[in-house]
Amino acid sequence: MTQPTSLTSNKTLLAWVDEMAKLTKPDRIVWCDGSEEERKRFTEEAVGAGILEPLNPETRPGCYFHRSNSNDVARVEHLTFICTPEKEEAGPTNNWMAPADAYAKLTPLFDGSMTGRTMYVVPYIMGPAGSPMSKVGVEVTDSVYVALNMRIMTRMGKIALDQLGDSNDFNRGLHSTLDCNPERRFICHFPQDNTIWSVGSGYGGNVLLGKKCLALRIGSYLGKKEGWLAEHMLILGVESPEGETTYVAAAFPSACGKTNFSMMIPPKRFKGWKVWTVGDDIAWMRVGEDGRLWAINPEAGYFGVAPGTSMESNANAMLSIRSNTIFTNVALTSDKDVWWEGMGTPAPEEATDWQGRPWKKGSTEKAAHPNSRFTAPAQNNPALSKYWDDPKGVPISAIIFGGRRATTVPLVMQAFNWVNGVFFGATMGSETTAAATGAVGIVRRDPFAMLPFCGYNMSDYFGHWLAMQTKLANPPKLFMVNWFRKGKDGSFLWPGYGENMRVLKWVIDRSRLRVGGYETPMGWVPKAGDLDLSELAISSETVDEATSVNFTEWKQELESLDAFFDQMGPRMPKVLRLQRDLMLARIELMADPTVT
Ligand code: GTP
Ligand code: SPV
Ligand code: MN
Repeated sequence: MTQPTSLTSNKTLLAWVDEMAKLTKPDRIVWCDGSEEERKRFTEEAVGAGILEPLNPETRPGCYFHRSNSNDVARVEHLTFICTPEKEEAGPTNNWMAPADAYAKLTPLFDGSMTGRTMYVVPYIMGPAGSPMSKVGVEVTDSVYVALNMRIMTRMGKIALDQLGDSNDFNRGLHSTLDCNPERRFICHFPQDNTIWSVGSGYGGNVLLGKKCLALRIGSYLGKKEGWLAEHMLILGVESPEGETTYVAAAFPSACGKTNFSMMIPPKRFKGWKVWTVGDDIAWMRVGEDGRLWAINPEAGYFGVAPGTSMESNANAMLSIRSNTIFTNVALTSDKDVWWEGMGTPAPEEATDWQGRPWKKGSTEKAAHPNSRFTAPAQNNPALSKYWDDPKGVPISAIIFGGRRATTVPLVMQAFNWVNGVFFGATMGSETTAAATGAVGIVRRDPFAMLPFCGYNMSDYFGHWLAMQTKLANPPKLFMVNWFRKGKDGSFLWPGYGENMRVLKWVIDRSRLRVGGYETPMGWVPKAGDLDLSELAISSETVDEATSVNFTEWKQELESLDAFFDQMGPRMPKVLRLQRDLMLARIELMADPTVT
């Protein structure tokens, strides 16, 4: 059944593809080589089938538009499963199915699912080619949209087969779109088999299997086993006017600002400073021989949130999506350009909305879906770090945890030590966003921004983070930030975006032990004068409100963690509860200095 391919003679791979073809029964099998000729051919096929629509070649050369099924526009956490032999291995935060049950449930769905269709065999590398930190995956899919997106998001094709050689060490990914019926939609991970089966969806995070499924869920499992970290983190480099570059990683939950932060343009006040993007969503980090933590970005492109992206908020993203980009679920204008809310250009009088319906300026309905996305090659980014593809990665000096919190969490705070920082990460709260289906704006605990992405027991994941300290002679400093605190009128207190450079500067200076701080019961915050606020267009009262640490709010926050800790179960490291108790005791001490 398998069409002969000259691309590989890897027997394990050929046998597995055969097996998948026997199950799904495609009419044709196409092995992807990743060439430009192949991109053209796939694109023509997709355009012919109405899956992609070409955009205006003058304004958006090489760009295409795609509309997914309107019931299929975000990740589906309730349909995502970790399938380990023991339920306890998946832990208290994941949906679990026994591997045999999951295979038995999904096999009939895949049986003949590709009949009348083409099976694309998509070999890919997560990470720079030749890097000891990289991993190879092969995704077989019946979606040409997936093949074209994987081509942008990963090092795809011959390059991956060459890296794999005859090895059997590759992730086995199987994807079939079916009819996008949510009743028949499952995203199942089999960490012990290095296997992912995804069925019934055509949306990004559910089907671009290298991304959340391999690089985070399977990746985190491998990281625990092999002693490294797979994280939902951006990686950036900050270059000072003197030419000193400091690398920072930051974990913010989905749709909470990673892409923006990683491409940030410093404000005028920071003349001569430059932020370079290494990655915008995922970091794989290992301990180097020098005892520092070294990070690579396993991806090769950006699958970014479109709404809110403008020349003002993120010029580098806007410049990244001028060419060779696929847009999904945005609005389409009559001159075949794209538009979304917060794009910074006036709304068109008329457009076609994300569901393909006529849309008029002033409509109460959104033209673009709040989770509409662009897929753009990293090479398009003017701020791309020259080390983004370096097999060694970059050395990380600081790690930042941040959520979307209207109250309590100050603009920035530094942990006293590693355990304190792991506590910051573990107890992160954030309001839910449109990146996953379900209610938006509800505060939930999203430990390390990994709640939807940790491929094993979250308590063991905390333990893994704690244990990393013993391997790091030169650990990064750990911080917490919040760009989303609101004032009484409900508007954001901090202007965010490029102005976040002011916070980043403090973070870097703290990491390099050259700026002051003030000790609160929870961590270090900038002293008056430590944050550079000159030429900032907001009042000092507003800055005070954004940076303040309110003991009453924090007492509530810390007390509310009981429920979370109870949910984490008996495997949760005790030191995290002690950390919480210590903070509460310190608050009491500060509120009543007579307590002993
Ligand atoms: P995923 O790709 O889902 O993992 O998201 P992300 O973390 O990369 O989020 P992204 O940078 O795409 O930002 C999501 C939303 O947050 C967009 O609507 C942004 O406009 C908004 N946002 C980003 N940074 C800031 C900020 O500093 N302040 C405020 N108020 N909003 C921000
Ligand atoms: C996220 O939701 O965190 C994303 C988009 O980065 S997706 O690839 O759909 O998961
Ligand atoms: Mn993400």
